[in-house]
Amino acid sequence: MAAPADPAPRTPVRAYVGLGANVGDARRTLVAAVHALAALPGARLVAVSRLYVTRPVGVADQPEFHNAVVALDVPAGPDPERGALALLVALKGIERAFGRQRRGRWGPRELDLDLLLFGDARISVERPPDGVSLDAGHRDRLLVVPHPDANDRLFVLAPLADLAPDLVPAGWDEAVAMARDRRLVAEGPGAVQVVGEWDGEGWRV
Ligand code: A4P
Ligand code: MG
Repeated sequence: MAAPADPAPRTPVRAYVGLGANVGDARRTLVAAVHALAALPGARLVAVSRLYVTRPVGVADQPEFHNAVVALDVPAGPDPERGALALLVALKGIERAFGRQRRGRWGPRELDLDLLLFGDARISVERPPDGVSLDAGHRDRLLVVPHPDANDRLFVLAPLADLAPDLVPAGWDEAVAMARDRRLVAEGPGAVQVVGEWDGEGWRV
Protein backbone atom coordinates (compact mmCIF):
# COMPACT_ATOMS: atom_id res chain seq x y z
CA MET A 1 0.00 0.00 0.00
CA ALA A 2 1.34 3.42 -0.91
CA ALA A 3 2.46 5.59 2.03
CA PRO A 4 0.22 8.58 2.64
CA ALA A 5 1.54 11.87 1.34
CA ASP A 6 3.53 13.92 3.87
CA PRO A 7 1.33 16.37 5.71
CA ALA A 8 2.29 20.03 5.50
CA PRO A 9 5.47 20.72 7.51
CA ARG A 10 4.62 21.69 11.07
CA THR A 11 5.97 24.63 13.01
CA PRO A 12 9.29 23.75 14.65
CA VAL A 13 9.43 23.14 18.40
CA ARG A 14 11.69 25.11 20.73
CA ALA A 15 13.76 22.59 22.65
CA TYR A 16 16.25 23.28 25.45
CA VAL A 17 19.24 20.98 25.77
CA GLY A 18 21.56 20.87 28.80
CA LEU A 19 25.25 20.24 28.17
CA GLY A 20 27.71 18.99 30.77
CA ALA A 21 31.27 17.66 30.81
CA ASN A 22 33.99 17.01 33.36
CA VAL A 23 36.47 14.70 31.61
CA GLY A 24 39.13 16.00 29.22
CA ASP A 25 39.03 19.57 27.91
CA ALA A 26 35.43 20.24 28.94
CA ARG A 27 35.23 23.78 27.57
CA ARG A 28 36.47 22.69 24.18
CA THR A 29 34.12 19.69 24.15
CA LEU A 30 31.11 21.88 24.90
CA VAL A 31 32.03 24.36 22.13
CA ALA A 32 32.25 21.49 19.64
CA ALA A 33 28.99 20.01 20.99
CA VAL A 34 27.14 23.31 20.44
CA HIS A 35 28.32 23.30 16.82
CA ALA A 36 27.25 19.65 16.45
CA LEU A 37 23.79 20.50 17.80
CA ALA A 38 23.53 23.44 15.40
CA ALA A 39 24.36 21.08 12.52
CA LEU A 40 21.64 18.52 13.31
CA PRO A 41 19.37 17.99 10.31
CA GLY A 42 16.42 20.37 10.41
CA ALA A 43 17.66 22.12 13.56
CA ARG A 44 18.30 25.81 14.05
CA LEU A 45 20.44 27.05 16.91
CA VAL A 46 18.53 29.88 18.58
CA ALA A 47 20.63 30.84 21.60
CA VAL A 48 23.49 29.66 23.80
CA SER A 49 23.72 30.38 27.53
CA ARG A 50 26.78 31.59 29.36
CA LEU A 51 29.29 28.90 30.28
CA TYR A 52 29.43 27.85 33.93
CA VAL A 53 31.91 25.95 36.05
CA THR A 54 29.84 23.99 38.55
CA ARG A 55 30.29 21.96 41.70
CA PRO A 56 29.53 18.24 41.14
CA VAL A 57 26.07 17.10 42.25
CA GLY A 58 25.26 13.49 43.15
CA VAL A 59 28.77 12.09 43.31
CA ALA A 60 30.81 14.81 45.04
CA ASP A 61 34.24 13.21 44.62
CA GLN A 62 34.82 14.02 40.94
CA PRO A 63 36.21 16.98 38.99
CA GLU A 64 34.14 20.15 38.64
CA PHE A 65 31.82 20.31 35.63
CA HIS A 66 31.35 22.77 32.83
CA ASN A 67 27.67 23.30 32.04
CA ALA A 68 25.60 25.27 29.56
CA VAL A 69 22.18 25.19 27.90
CA VAL A 70 21.18 25.80 24.29
CA ALA A 71 17.83 26.68 22.74
CA LEU A 72 17.26 24.80 19.53
CA ASP A 73 14.33 24.87 17.10
CA VAL A 74 13.79 21.32 15.86
CA PRO A 75 11.27 19.47 13.70
CA ALA A 76 8.04 18.83 15.60
CA GLY A 77 7.68 15.26 14.33
CA PRO A 78 4.29 13.62 13.88
CA ASP A 79 3.57 14.21 17.58
CA PRO A 80 5.58 15.54 20.58
CA GLU A 81 6.59 12.07 21.77
CA ARG A 82 8.06 11.06 18.44
CA GLY A 83 9.58 14.49 17.83
CA ALA A 84 11.30 14.42 21.23
CA LEU A 85 12.47 10.81 20.79
CA ALA A 86 14.05 11.73 17.46
CA LEU A 87 15.94 14.52 19.20
CA LEU A 88 17.00 12.20 22.05
CA VAL A 89 18.41 9.71 19.52
CA ALA A 90 20.35 12.56 17.91
CA LEU A 91 21.69 13.69 21.31
CA LYS A 92 22.84 10.16 22.17
CA GLY A 93 24.55 9.99 18.77
CA ILE A 94 26.50 13.17 19.51
CA GLU A 95 27.47 11.87 22.98
CA ARG A 96 28.85 8.71 21.41
CA ALA A 97 30.68 10.68 18.72
CA PHE A 98 32.41 12.58 21.51
CA GLY A 99 33.66 9.34 23.02
CA ARG A 100 31.31 9.14 25.96
CA GLN A 101 32.19 6.14 28.13
CA ARG A 102 29.70 4.65 30.54
CA ARG A 103 30.89 5.10 34.12
CA GLY A 104 27.72 4.93 36.13
CA ARG A 105 25.06 7.36 37.14
CA TRP A 106 26.12 10.88 38.09
CA GLY A 107 29.75 9.94 37.52
CA PRO A 108 32.37 11.70 35.36
CA ARG A 109 31.56 12.09 31.69
CA GLU A 110 33.11 13.39 28.46
CA LEU A 111 29.78 14.84 27.39
CA ASP A 112 26.25 14.67 28.74
CA LEU A 113 23.34 16.01 26.69
CA ASP A 114 20.00 16.13 28.47
CA LEU A 115 16.75 17.04 26.79
CA LEU A 116 15.38 19.54 29.30
CA LEU A 117 12.29 20.88 27.53
CA PHE A 118 10.50 20.11 24.29
CA GLY A 119 8.09 22.98 23.73
CA ASP A 120 5.34 22.72 26.32
CA ALA A 121 5.15 18.93 26.05
CA ARG A 122 4.99 16.57 29.01
CA ILE A 123 6.38 13.22 27.92
CA SER A 124 7.08 9.91 29.63
CA VAL A 125 8.16 6.95 27.53
CA GLU A 126 8.90 3.51 29.00
CA ARG A 127 12.17 1.89 28.05
CA PRO A 128 11.56 -0.97 25.58
CA PRO A 129 11.97 -4.42 27.22
CA ASP A 130 15.39 -5.44 25.86
CA GLY A 131 17.88 -5.10 23.10
CA VAL A 132 16.55 -1.85 21.77
CA SER A 133 17.53 0.66 24.42
CA LEU A 134 19.76 3.41 23.16
CA ASP A 135 22.59 2.41 25.47
CA ALA A 136 23.14 0.44 28.63
CA GLY A 137 21.15 3.10 30.45
CA HIS A 138 19.98 2.50 33.95
CA ARG A 139 16.91 4.69 33.84
CA ASP A 140 13.59 2.90 33.75
CA ARG A 141 12.23 5.56 31.41
CA LEU A 142 13.62 6.06 27.95
CA LEU A 143 12.54 9.66 27.98
CA VAL A 144 11.01 12.01 30.53
CA VAL A 145 10.38 15.65 29.59
CA PRO A 146 10.64 18.12 31.20
CA HIS A 147 13.80 16.51 32.57
CA PRO A 148 12.72 15.32 36.04
CA ASP A 149 15.73 16.76 37.91
CA ALA A 150 15.96 20.07 36.07
CA ASN A 151 14.02 22.14 38.61
CA ASP A 152 16.27 20.96 41.42
CA ARG A 153 19.70 21.63 39.99
CA LEU A 154 21.40 24.98 39.87
CA PHE A 155 23.82 23.73 37.19
CA VAL A 156 20.78 23.41 34.88
CA LEU A 157 18.69 26.32 36.14
CA ALA A 158 21.40 29.01 36.00
CA PRO A 159 22.16 28.57 32.27
CA LEU A 160 18.49 27.89 31.44
CA ALA A 161 17.54 31.16 33.15
CA ASP A 162 20.03 32.98 30.90
CA LEU A 163 17.82 31.98 27.96
CA ALA A 164 14.28 31.70 29.31
CA PRO A 165 13.94 33.36 32.73
CA ASP A 166 10.17 33.89 32.51
CA LEU A 167 9.27 30.50 31.07
CA VAL A 168 7.14 28.24 33.28
CA PRO A 169 7.92 24.72 32.00
CA ALA A 170 5.10 22.20 31.70
CA GLY A 171 4.23 20.83 35.13
CA TRP A 172 6.27 23.40 37.09
CA ASP A 173 4.65 25.89 39.44
CA GLU A 174 7.29 28.59 39.02
CA ALA A 175 9.27 30.35 36.33
CA VAL A 176 12.83 29.27 35.55
CA ALA A 177 14.41 32.36 37.16
CA MET A 178 12.45 31.78 40.37
CA ALA A 179 13.60 28.18 40.50
CA ARG A 180 17.16 29.35 39.92
CA ASP A 181 16.95 31.86 42.76
CA ARG A 182 15.51 29.19 45.06
CA ARG A 183 18.36 26.79 44.25
CA LEU A 184 20.92 29.58 44.56
CA VAL A 185 19.88 29.97 48.20
CA ALA A 186 19.93 26.19 48.75
CA GLU A 187 23.26 25.44 47.01
CA GLY A 188 25.07 28.72 47.73
CA PRO A 189 26.66 31.15 45.28
CA GLY A 190 29.85 29.04 45.07
CA ALA A 191 27.97 26.18 43.38
CA VAL A 192 28.06 27.80 39.94
CA GLN A 193 30.39 30.37 38.45
CA VAL A 194 30.14 32.11 35.07
CA VAL A 195 33.30 31.63 32.99
CA GLY A 196 32.28 32.83 29.52
CA GLU A 197 29.79 34.50 27.18
CA TRP A 198 28.88 32.94 23.82
CA ASP A 199 29.97 35.06 20.85
CA GLY A 200 28.72 32.84 18.02
CA GLU A 201 31.91 30.77 17.82
CA GLY A 202 32.75 29.93 21.39
CA TRP A 203 32.64 31.28 24.92
CA ARG A 204 34.81 34.34 25.56
CA VAL A 205 35.95 35.30 29.02
N1 A4P B 1 16.51 9.77 29.73
C1 A4P B 1 15.24 9.92 30.23
N2 A4P B 1 14.82 11.19 30.10
C2 A4P B 1 15.86 11.88 29.51
C3 A4P B 1 16.01 13.23 29.10
N3 A4P B 1 15.03 14.16 29.30
N4 A4P B 1 17.19 13.60 28.52
C4 A4P B 1 17.23 8.50 29.70
C5 A4P B 1 18.18 12.69 28.33
N5 A4P B 1 18.09 11.38 28.68
C6 A4P B 1 16.92 10.97 29.27
O1 A4P B 1 21.06 9.01 30.73
C7 A4P B 1 20.51 7.73 31.02
C8 A4P B 1 19.20 7.55 30.26
O2 A4P B 1 18.24 8.52 30.67
C9 A4P B 1 19.32 7.78 28.76
O3 A4P B 1 19.69 6.59 28.08
C10 A4P B 1 17.91 8.21 28.36
O4 A4P B 1 17.19 7.17 27.70
P1 A4P B 1 22.59 9.17 30.54
O5 A4P B 1 22.86 10.57 30.15
O6 A4P B 1 23.06 8.08 29.64
O7 A4P B 1 23.12 8.80 32.01
P2 A4P B 1 23.44 9.76 33.18
O8 A4P B 1 23.61 11.15 32.68
O9 A4P B 1 24.58 9.16 33.96
O10 A4P B 1 22.21 9.66 34.10
P3 A4P B 1 21.28 10.78 34.46
O11 A4P B 1 20.32 10.23 35.46
O12 A4P B 1 20.72 11.41 33.22
O13 A4P B 1 22.23 11.78 35.19
P4 A4P B 1 22.14 13.31 35.05
O14 A4P B 1 20.82 13.72 35.60
O15 A4P B 1 22.45 13.73 33.66
O16 A4P B 1 23.26 13.75 36.03
N6 A4P B 1 26.96 17.86 38.50
C11 A4P B 1 27.22 19.00 37.85
N7 A4P B 1 27.70 20.08 38.52
N8 A4P B 1 26.99 19.12 36.49
C12 A4P B 1 26.49 18.07 35.75
O17 A4P B 1 26.32 18.21 34.52
N9 A4P B 1 25.66 15.80 35.79
C13 A4P B 1 25.30 14.69 36.42
C14 A4P B 1 24.61 13.65 35.67
C15 A4P B 1 25.59 14.52 37.85
N10 A4P B 1 26.18 15.66 38.49
C16 A4P B 1 26.45 16.79 37.83
C17 A4P B 1 26.19 16.86 36.43
MG1 MG C 1 22.20 12.53 31.27
